[in-house]
Amino acid sequence: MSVTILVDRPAERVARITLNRPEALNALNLQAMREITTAAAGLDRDPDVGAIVVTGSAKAFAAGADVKEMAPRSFGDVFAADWFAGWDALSRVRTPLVAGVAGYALGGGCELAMMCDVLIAADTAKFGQPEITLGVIPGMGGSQRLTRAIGKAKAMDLILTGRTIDAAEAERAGLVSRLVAADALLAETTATASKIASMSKPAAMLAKEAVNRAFESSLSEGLLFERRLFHATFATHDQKEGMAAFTEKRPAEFRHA
Ligand code: CO8
Repeated sequence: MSVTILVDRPAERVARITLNRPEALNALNLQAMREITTAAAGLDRDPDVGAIVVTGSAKAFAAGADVKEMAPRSFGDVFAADWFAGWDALSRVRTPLVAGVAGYALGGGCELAMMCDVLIAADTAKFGQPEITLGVIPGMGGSQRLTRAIGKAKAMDLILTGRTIDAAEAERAGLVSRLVAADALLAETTATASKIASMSKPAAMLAKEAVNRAFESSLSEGLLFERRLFHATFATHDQKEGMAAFTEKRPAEFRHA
């Protein structure tokens, strides 16, 4: 039974993980890390789930890692426990992840949003990596994912000053996939996840893997990887169905296989 999250199914083939620690603005403590990664891994194994939404509340997606939990720890504690390594499990989720961000997405909250594949932000969203104001640095991937997302100049600005940017600036910088009115966030996030989940699941998983490979390899290696995955789609039923449906001018009926 989860304490820090709610899990539901807002639409066909769509699962949703809602961060639920309102008393701490969804600060990510170790229990939240375990519950989020365990839930996501379970949903990833479910053939009836084609996309997973990760969202918070209207006030906060997540206001960071839990500062109160971290404050008393020593170097020995965080090093021995490899603090935050557990989040790597979320990066191993192969089902597309859609973040719906309203309010604060700071520190670990911004980093959690960046672990997702599509990031939809409400116009109330605020992003930042304020760790430096606490005498630490990002520890859940911020220095790497933010730099890749928005470039060195802007990532240095945010990480060295700890300043917060609003949703419009985040969108201009390329951190955000789409910007929507706050009252449309949940509907837009669910609709986007539904759209993704309606596609062939193997194709969506391969597409996610191919895009992510762009961060891990040279262009020539990435292009070869993409081409081989493209070839592999021809082993699926859904490739036959998708192309037949196009030719016959009818909607495709994917079997997700
Ligand atoms: N951790 C723990 N509790 C938090 C956090 C947090 N990150 N953020 C908010 N809370 C708590 C507050 O303490 C408060 O609790 P209480 O009512 O018991 O005092 C409650 O949530 C509500 O917060 P506020 O009263 O502060 O709400 P405001 O609307 O006044 O302010 C802010 C909202 C601006 C978001 C403010 O709460 C804030 O600045 N929060 C901290 C933001 C932050 O610094 N986040 C980064 C954390 S560090 C991190 O994420 C990665 C660290 C990596 C280190 C690597 C180590 C290995």
